[in-house]
Amino acid sequence: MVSAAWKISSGAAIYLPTMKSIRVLDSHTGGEPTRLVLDGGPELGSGPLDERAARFRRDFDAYRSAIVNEPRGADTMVGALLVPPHRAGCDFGVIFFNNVGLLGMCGHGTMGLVVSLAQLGRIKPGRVKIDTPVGAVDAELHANGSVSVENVPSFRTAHQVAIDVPGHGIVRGDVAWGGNWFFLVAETSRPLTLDALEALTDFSRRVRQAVNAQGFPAVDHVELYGPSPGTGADSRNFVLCPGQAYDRSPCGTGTSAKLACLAADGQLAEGATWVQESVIGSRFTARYRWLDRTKGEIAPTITGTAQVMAEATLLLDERDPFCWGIRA
Ligand code: PYC
Repeated sequence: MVSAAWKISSGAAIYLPTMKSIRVLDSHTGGEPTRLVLDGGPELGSGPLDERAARFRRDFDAYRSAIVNEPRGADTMVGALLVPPHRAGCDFGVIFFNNVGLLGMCGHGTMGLVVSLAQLGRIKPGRVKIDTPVGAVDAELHANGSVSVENVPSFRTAHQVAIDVPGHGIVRGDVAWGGNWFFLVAETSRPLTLDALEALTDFSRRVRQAVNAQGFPAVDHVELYGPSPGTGADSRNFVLCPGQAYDRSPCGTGTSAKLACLAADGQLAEGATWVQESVIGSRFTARYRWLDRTKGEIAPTITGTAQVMAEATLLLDERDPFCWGIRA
């Protein structure tokens, strides 16, 4: 949407610049924000969502940056572009993106999307099917406001691979897909607490660089896990997202990847509940069903809560040197 006008201010006519406007609804899921783009985003046309995501990446990266990067956004912000679905039976389509690029799927973002659609009166409690670039997901808005997401098929592709991390030596971890690619490491040297954020971030960045260089270039999330310091959670994690920000939520796709590892190791039975806690203490509950035991493929379901917190119109003034965001 574009607006430009001569306006009368204090008796004088002043020219207000042409501005693009983008209507958004902001939510957070366990502390991790999602900015749902309702109108004014890039026009990606029709067709399969992975093709539209590629178009977004190729031709409209400035929109991504304008919406989620500073000064309008922050490194933690995940954008969710609402689009018409393509896969049969889907009610909505969504393309997730963040401060450095596009995401395959996003668990916390899907919960944010569902509560935002409810806030807009576009859905009621019940089931809704959502198309994403990496597959369709089934979400359910429960009467108590929580949201369950049956994620895309998740699986582990490498078990306890040894990675040489400069400054740290050999680090072992699993490579798994949960809608994004993860390297999962049992954290034993640093506490999974907010006062250790710098050390956790620095270590995870080095791990990611080493994992990428040593045979796994697609891994863009690092998930450190260990016991929860409190009661009632099976595990706490620290997830480094593709930029330098960490996930404030327990990470839906990361929890899916974790479940794929637990299932492959026989450490969590089909249908049993797993409580995953984030480094800030927010929680998801999760369970899985087998899709293919031979291939180690599971269908994880992640449940959590999200809150709508702002509705806004972003204004893009071409005269602003940072109109399209501060790019990393
Ligand atoms: O919840 O899947 C997730 C997620 C991915 C990146 C940030 N959150």
